[in-house]
Amino acid sequence: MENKAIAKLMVTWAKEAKARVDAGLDQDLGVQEKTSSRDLVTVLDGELERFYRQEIKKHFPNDRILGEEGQGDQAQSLEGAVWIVDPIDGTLNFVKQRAHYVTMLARYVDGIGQVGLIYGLDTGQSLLALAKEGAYLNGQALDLSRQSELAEASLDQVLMSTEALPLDGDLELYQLSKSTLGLRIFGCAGLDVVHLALGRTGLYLNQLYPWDNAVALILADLCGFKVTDFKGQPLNLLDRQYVLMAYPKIHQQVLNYLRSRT
Ligand code: 2AM
Ligand code: CA
Ligand code: CA
Ligand code: CA
Repeated sequence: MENKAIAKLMVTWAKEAKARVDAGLDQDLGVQEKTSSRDLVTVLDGELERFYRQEIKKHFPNDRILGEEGQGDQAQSLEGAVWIVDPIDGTLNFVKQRAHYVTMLARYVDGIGQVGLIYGLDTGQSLLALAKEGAYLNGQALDLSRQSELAEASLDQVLMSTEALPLDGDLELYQLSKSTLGLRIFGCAGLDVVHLALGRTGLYLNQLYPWDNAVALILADLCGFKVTDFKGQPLNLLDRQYVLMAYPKIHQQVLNYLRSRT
């Protein structure tokens, strides 16, 4: 199946996911703690992942699935075709705010991201990434030539966003944020990436999981972001490591900063 057709399927499934979430909003969300009171899961996280699994297996019986809630095949490698699924990204936002949460789907073939979708479960906003073709906001092609303008910005001209980082820890990221226009913590890795792709922020840092980064890496390729760990080394999507994502100029400024602190 062509990537465009796969993208269409993804959007159809994400719309169904939103309908299910909307229908469940007034019901008991069945909130449970995973590792801590800040790390929650609801019945809908599992339900949506099972739904995606069913649809993926129906259309792509040979593909494997890696999902946050463990309803897939929990692929250990990226050989062949692998779907990486985050049914609800920003679960804590979902539970406490009923806003600022998305669903994310990505399909990789032999380690290379082909198609990725970030879909707002609250807003219905979609950001689709089609490798080698383009990125689409609500179906409209993003003007990626605009990116060269954004790429000129330096650290002190952009907002920085981050997730799940020890802000007062060894890496002194709070100090780093003082070299930027300001720090934003959205509580949703998918939204961090949307903001970066739309030029609303200029730097994004995290230390998260494959399903948090899978679509981001496809978008980064299209938008021209540099993505590495905090030492400037290439990422392994399956590892949990520090991730630094920005246009090359800012990326280099941040690397220089981090190197000067160690
Ligand atoms: P999640 O909602 O899918 O778990 C919140 O800071 C952001 O970090 C969200 O994108 C959240 O994804 C992600 N995250 C990943 N692991 C987390 C954890 N153990 N606790 C809280 N947020 C986590
Ligand atoms: Ca989670
Ligand atoms: Ca999740
Ligand atoms: Ca997530």
